[in-house]
Amino acid sequence: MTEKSSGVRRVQEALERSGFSLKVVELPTSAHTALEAANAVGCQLGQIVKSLVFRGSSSDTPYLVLVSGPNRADLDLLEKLLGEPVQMAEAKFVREVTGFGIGGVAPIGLSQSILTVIDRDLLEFDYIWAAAGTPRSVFRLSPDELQELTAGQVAGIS
Ligand code: 5CA
Repeated sequence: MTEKSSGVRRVQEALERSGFSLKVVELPTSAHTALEAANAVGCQLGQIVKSLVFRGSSSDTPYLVLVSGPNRADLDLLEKLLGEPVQMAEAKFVREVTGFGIGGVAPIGLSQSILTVIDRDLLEFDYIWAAAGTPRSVFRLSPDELQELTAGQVAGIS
């Protein structure tokens, strides 16, 4: 419980520092998956930002890949973009590098700075929704705000 609320607090603080007027919304039900989150907020699946952590196979570098709900990140495209083969990170690594548990990984308020890639399909929408530190919390933002908050590189990755 304490751990969960500290994750949300880090996201809230990052939003406050950003100068954008973005607010964390607590959901009435848990939304571990993008589909659950889309149903909970009443948006299209494509508007959900999946925050996926990958690990560089040679360097162990963490990469945060922000993927539109229905898409799957293509490992070959990521390798070309990042300059090394990557694999999906295991749950323990995700928590170590982000400070969040799977299902609640937020694109901001991470416990360390992580190089970020943004799926260009997310740019099609006026607003998108991302996890805010726990499976029960999300926040709504524009694709421009996501780019600015994460300094993420937009790319076709699926
Ligand atoms: N709260 C929702 C919507 S914002 C959410 O966080 N969705 S998510 O897609 O960003 O996070 C779930 C993702 O975590 C899954 O798509 C899956 O790729 C990944 N995942 C689930 N279980 C594991 C696991 N055991 N190890 C590594 N990754 C996992």
